[in-house]
Amino acid sequence: MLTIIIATFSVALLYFVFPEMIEAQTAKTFVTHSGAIIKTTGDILDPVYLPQTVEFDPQKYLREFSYGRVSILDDGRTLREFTIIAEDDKIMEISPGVFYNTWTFNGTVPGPTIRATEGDIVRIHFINNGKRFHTMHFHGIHQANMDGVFEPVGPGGQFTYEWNAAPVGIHPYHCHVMPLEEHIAHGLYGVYIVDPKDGRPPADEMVMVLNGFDTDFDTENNFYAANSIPFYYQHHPIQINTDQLIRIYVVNMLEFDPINNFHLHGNLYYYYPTGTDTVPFTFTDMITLSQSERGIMEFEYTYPGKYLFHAHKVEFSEKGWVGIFLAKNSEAKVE
Ligand SMILES: [Cu+2]
Repeated sequence: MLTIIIATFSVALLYFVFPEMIEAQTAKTFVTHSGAIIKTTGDILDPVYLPQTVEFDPQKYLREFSYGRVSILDDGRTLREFTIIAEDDKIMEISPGVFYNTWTFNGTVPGPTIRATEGDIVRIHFINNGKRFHTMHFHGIHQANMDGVFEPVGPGGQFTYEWNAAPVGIHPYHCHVMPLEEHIAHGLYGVYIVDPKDGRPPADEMVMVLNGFDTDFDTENNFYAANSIPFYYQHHPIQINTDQLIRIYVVNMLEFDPINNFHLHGNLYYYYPTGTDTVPFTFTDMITLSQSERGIMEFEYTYPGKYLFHAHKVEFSEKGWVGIFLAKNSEAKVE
């Protein structure tokens, strides 16, 4: 009898002490940004485990650049053609047990990293396979009717964007249909890089999009990350070599929060805002970025070992925006 009383009391105490934990296991019903009613476990965060099936692979995304289908025109110029398909019905497991309806360009958040050289002609064959209107709005220099704002593309519709790649640097692209916050927060964004004609010095290059997800639709982010999956690069450190130039193209696409930042441990980096200048703006271990602010970071590690990188806004790093560089001696190169 006493055992039963103690057991009952213990369970009751568990509910009293950890009500959020128990509550968190139960899917709740929410009204989404667009008015749909869905069930999600919402704000569950587990820094120990990653989703069992990560459909989006941050390790692959990190160093993957899309140069398009290349052809040389009669006048000698390079034409780069890309096909980008928008969808808005995908469900992605962002963190264990947390499923979120991502809206995607070519199936992923962020979309593919589109890369061209200054002066190339970039042609985007955009197809909207979603249920809502979408567009592609690229930052950079182009004609007014290529801006992806006043020509919304309906479900099943298509549009061809075309321009001369400029200026040199790193630019975001994203959907520009209202409500804009909703279309961006759901994942319709990516990175567009314009290389200088003479290129940049050889480096181990990677892309990091700083983003987050509001999984309970209260216009506050529940999760933060570099490249979508919270804690991913903490569990899977990014392998780099000492004495090798590392170049990171970083873009802040976080909605709802006014700022984000990038702090590097055991080192400092040269920072080129928007990547438009060849002279670094600063040498630092910490930059702060507002929405769509971006730039290029360059650094080398001298000493091997594990180094954290994360938002210095601690709330963001504790909710997933944290990773590790594993620097190995160049003699024992990891490729
Ligand atoms: Cu959209």
